[in-house]
Amino acid sequence: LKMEEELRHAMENHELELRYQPQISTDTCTVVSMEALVRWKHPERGMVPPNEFIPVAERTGLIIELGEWVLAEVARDCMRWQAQGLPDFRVSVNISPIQFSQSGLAQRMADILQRAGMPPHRIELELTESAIMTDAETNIEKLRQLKDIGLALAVDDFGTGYSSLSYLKRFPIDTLKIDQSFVADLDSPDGAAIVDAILALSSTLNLRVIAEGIETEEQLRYLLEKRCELLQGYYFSRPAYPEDVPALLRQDYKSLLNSVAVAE
Ligand code: G
Ligand code: G
Ligand code: MN
Ligand code: NA
Repeated sequence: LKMEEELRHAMENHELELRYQPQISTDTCTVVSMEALVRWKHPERGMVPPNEFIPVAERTGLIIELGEWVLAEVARDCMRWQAQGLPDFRVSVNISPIQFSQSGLAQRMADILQRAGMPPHRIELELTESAIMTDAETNIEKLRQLKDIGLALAVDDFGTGYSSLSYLKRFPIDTLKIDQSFVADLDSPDGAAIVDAILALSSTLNLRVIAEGIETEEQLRYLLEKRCELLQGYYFSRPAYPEDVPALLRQDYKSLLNSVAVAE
C-alpha cells in the first residue's frame, strides 16, 4: 500500500492519536496551555512520526481532513476534561500552510467547534512564520477572520522565516513561539542574541512569547533570567497521553522554577 492509501485508511480506522505537551507560565508556575501533537499508531510499523506522514498528507490534500480531525478531537478531549471539573486551559493546534490557504477556513473551524460545544477562545492556532509572511497582505484579512470567530493566533517556528516587522505589527496575532533551534543554540552568543531580540520584540509589540524545545537547566535559567513568560520542552514534559493531562494540570512547578532561578 502506498502511504497515501494507508493514511486514508488510518483516519477511517482511528489509528491517529493526540499527545499534549504542557506550556508552563513563569508567572503562575503552572500549566496554562498545552500543544496538541498528532501521532499515527500504525498496526505493523508502530508509531510513524509526523515528520513522515504530515508531508504526505500535505501533498495529497489529506491534510485538510487530518487538520479538521485534530481540531474536533481536541474539542472532544477538552469537553471531557471540563466535565471532570478541570480548570480551563488553552490548547495550541498546529495548522499546515496548506490548510491555512484553504478558503472558508474560519467558518469550517467555527462549525467544528460549535458542534463540539467548545469555546473558540480556548484554542490557539499555530501558524508558521513562512505561511503567514507569504502573501502577507492577503493574510491580514485571513487572520482577521480567524480572530473574529474567537481563536487565538500564534506564530510557530518564529525566527526561521523572513518576517516583515511592519506586517508583524499589523497582523492580529497573540503569541510568538521562539523556534527550538534558537533555544538549542542558547549556549552560543548568536543563539542568545536571537532569543534576546525575539523577547524584546514581543515585549514591544505586546505579544505573548513562548520558548519551546527547552531540554536543559541552563536553557531554562537563561529564559527565566530574561523573563520569558511561557516555557515548553522535554525538560518539563514530553508530549503526554490525554489520560495524563489532568495530573499535569495539577502540577505545581514553583519549587522547580525557584531552584533553577536561584542556583549558582
Ligand atoms: O510532534 P513532533 O512531535 O514530532 O512534530 C513534528 C512536526 O509535525 C512539527 O513540525 C509539528 O508542528 C508537526 N505536527 C505535529 N502535530 C501536528 C498537527 O496536528 N498538524 C500539523 N499540521 N502539524 C503537526
Ligand atoms: O514545528 P513545531 O514547533 O510544531 O514542532 C514541535 C516539535 O517539537 C514536536 O515534534 C515536539 O514533539 C517537539 N519537541 C517538543 N519539545 C521538545 C524538546 O524539548 N526537544 C526537542 N528536541 N523536541 C521537542
Ligand atoms: Mn508547533
Ligand atoms: Na515551533
